[in-house]
Amino acid sequence: MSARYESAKAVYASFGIDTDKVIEKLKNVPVSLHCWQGDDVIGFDHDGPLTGGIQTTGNYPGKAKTPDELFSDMDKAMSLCPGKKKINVHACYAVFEDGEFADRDALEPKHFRKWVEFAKKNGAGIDFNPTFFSHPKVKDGLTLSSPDEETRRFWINHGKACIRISEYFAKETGIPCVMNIWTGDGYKDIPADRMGPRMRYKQSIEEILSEPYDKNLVKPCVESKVFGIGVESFTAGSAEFTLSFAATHDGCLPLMDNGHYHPTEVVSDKIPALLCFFPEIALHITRGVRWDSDHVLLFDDETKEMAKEIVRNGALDRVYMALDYFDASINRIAAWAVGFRSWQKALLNAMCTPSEMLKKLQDESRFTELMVMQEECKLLPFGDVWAEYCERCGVCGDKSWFDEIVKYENEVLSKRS
Ligand code: RNT
Ligand code: ZN
Repeated sequence: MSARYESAKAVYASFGIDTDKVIEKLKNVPVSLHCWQGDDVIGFDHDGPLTGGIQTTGNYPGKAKTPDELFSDMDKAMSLCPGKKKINVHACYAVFEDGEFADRDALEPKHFRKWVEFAKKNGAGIDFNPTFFSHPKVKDGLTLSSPDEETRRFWINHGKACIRISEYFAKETGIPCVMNIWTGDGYKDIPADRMGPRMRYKQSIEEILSEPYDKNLVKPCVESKVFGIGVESFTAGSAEFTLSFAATHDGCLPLMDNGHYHPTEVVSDKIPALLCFFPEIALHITRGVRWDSDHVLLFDDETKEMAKEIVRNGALDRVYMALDYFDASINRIAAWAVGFRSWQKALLNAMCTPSEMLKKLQDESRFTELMVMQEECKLLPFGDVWAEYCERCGVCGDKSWFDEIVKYENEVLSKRS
């Protein structure tokens, strides 16, 4: 144990925080790492571009083009991150073996055997996402809300297949699988009917969820959005739509992506609001810059605030946390690691905050003192606790983890065509 940690530990103890306990606790809190940062949200089941109102920009060399490259890159990223991981997989990342192929509506657990192998090797659970984008069956930008019966049917069948695959993941890993439904369904310009698409969307999700599954193993959620590129005027899965859907469908969770709200809205404030009503909720953690740009997550104020709301409300076991961003303009493994480490820092920082003391000041209306104490907390020796946490997780706590990135880039990424 370093002298710096010893001294930091004493400072925190004077605020009533046991940093050893905090470190042991955080080690076991799972956070889902998204496979799609590794290849700019492309996957292995199609050659076409990324569509659906989301976009990656940049063409930093060395992106993963095969399952083995992606597994290797993810392994590298995870080796640089402290804490417990879950693996977040999209349906378009099916791994077809021996030349076989199945369209999205015909996907089977066996097409994800490699992911199970990968997760088990890492002692991790798996979260899953049907992929309702980047596919020729997206008709006029619509999937589950399409007025075309055949289109809807195809995507409903995709959703049902994904429920079966999610259950397979949960059974194989012994860890529940969070299955998130997000579509980019919407209109570029002012629609003449806003309710019709939403009624169809509602019915389609209901049909997907009518697929039998064990509610303890599969946790379906619905993700809202405010707008996407090319679908600026109307989004079928708006905030009110998805929240109401989750509230009225037993076992379905609301998923908030903090890039999916108007820029002055904050998800940190929405977390406690939803926790008053839902036993469990899910998050996509990202960093929007002016819009849902999905920049790499940083240890910034709103990130810290979101973590605080989860931790100080004792909700670490009620909130499924997943990262969701994609930057193609920088080293993708570093992007993964910076984001994952940032969320770990945010959780650790929240757990090192004397929340009981601060709540008491609020409840006793001692607002001057509350402000003073909140400012004092910002300068506690957090960096020393972070270094110790990393050390105990067997990963590098200082900037030298970047040396590993440089090495991997030289030895592996730069050799890719
Ligand atoms: C898009 C949503 C969605 C996707 C992933 C790839 O705006 O955030 O969650 O990012 O499904
Ligand atoms: Zn998201």
